[in-house]
Amino acid sequence: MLRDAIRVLVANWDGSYTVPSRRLYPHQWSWDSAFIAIGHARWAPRRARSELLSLFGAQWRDGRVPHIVFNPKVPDGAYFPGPDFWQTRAPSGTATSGIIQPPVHALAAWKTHLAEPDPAFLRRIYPRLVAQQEFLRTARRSPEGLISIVHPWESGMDNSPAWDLPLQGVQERPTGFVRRDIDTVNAEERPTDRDYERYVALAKAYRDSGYRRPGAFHIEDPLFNTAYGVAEQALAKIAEVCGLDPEPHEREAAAISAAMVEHLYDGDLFQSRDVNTGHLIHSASAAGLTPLMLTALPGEIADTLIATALDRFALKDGVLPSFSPSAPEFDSVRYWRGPSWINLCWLVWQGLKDRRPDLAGPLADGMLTMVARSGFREYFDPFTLRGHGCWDFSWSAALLLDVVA
Ligand code: 2M8
Repeated sequence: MLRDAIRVLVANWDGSYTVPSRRLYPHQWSWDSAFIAIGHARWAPRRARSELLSLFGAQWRDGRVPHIVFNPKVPDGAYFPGPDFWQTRAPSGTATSGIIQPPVHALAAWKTHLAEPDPAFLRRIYPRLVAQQEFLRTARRSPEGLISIVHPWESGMDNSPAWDLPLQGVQERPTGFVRRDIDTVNAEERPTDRDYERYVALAKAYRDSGYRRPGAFHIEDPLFNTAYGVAEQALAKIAEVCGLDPEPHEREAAAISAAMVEHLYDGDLFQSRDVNTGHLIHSASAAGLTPLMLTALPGEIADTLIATALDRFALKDGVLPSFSPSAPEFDSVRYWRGPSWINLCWLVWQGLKDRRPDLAGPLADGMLTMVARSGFREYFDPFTLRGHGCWDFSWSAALLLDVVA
C-alpha cells in the first residue's frame, strides 16, 4: 500500500508541486498542497519543501495565498472556473484564483522540518506564513476575534449541509458557464447544478469587488478558525527554531481558541456562525470536531466533543463521516455531505493522538481500511467503504504515508 501511495504522488507530481488529481483538479490547490507536503515529508522531504515554496511563490502582496494556482500549460477550459473567470494574477505573474482555503500550511511546514530538520527552509517560509496569517487578521477578522470565509470553496467542504441555509440568500442564477467536474465524476457524487450557480454568483460578486468585500456568504467556520489557531501553534515552534520570539504566536493561538469557545461552541459541537445574521448555523458537520487540535481547548470541552464524536459520528468504528449519519441531510456519497474524507479524519486524528490514543488508534486503522478496501479515492462511503469521486487522489495517498510512519 505504501508503494502505491508513493506511486500516486509521483504520478501527480508536476515538477515543483503536486496536482490533487490529474483530470479533475489539474492545477495546484492550496490546502491540498499542505496535506500533500505532510506526506512527501515522509519519503521525499525535498519535495515537501518544494510543494510549499512553490505555493507561496503565488502569494499575493496582501499576504493571501490563493486557493488555486493555475498551471499555464493546462489548456483553458480543462477546469472550471479557470483563469478567465478569476481574471487575476499573483505578483509572480502566475494566474490564480482570488479566494483562499484553510491555512494548514504552517503545520505542514513544521512537520516537514520535523521529518528532516532544515532551519534555512523554516527561515525562508516563516515570513510568508506570517503574512498569510496577517492577511486573515487584517481582511477577515471580526470584532469577536474570529476569522471569516466568503465562499463555500474557502471552507474546503464545498457543499457541506452547514452551507444550505446561508446559501439560500443567494438568488442569482448565472448562466453561460460549463461545469467540467461532472465530465469525470458521477453527478450524484458532486455538488448540484443549483450549488454551482450559487458558487459562481458568489465568486463573481467577490471578484467584482476587487476581491475585497464579503457578500451574501460570510461565515465563521470552526475548521477554518481551528486551522488559523493551529497555524499559530506551529508558528510558535518555527519562530523558536528561527531564534525569534514564540510568545506572540502562543498568545494568538490562545486568543482564537477562547473566541471560538465563546462564540462558536453550542455545548456539544463547534458550529459555524453567519456573520450577516449573527446567528449560529446549527448543523452536524465534522468540521465542528476539529477544534480538538487546539492545545488551549479546555479539557472538559474536549471531553464533550469526544462524547459527541462517539455518539453522533460513530468515532469508535474508526471511519469518521464528514456529516453525522443521524442528521436528515446526511448523504453517504455526495461529496462533503457525509462521505468520509482522509484529510478530515487526519485532522481529528491529530487532535486525538495525545488526548485519547485509544480512539486515535481506531481512526488511523479506519483510514487504512478505507484505502485497503477501495484505493486512493477522493472520498469513501462511511458504511460500505466504497470509494467515490476521483481515483489516485493525492492527499489520500500523502496522509496515509503520514499515518503509517
Ligand atoms: C474541492 O474543491 C474544488 C473547488 O476548490 C472543486 O470542487 O472543484 C474540495 O474538495 C476542496 O476541499 C479541495 O481542495 C479541492 C481540490 O482537491 O476540491
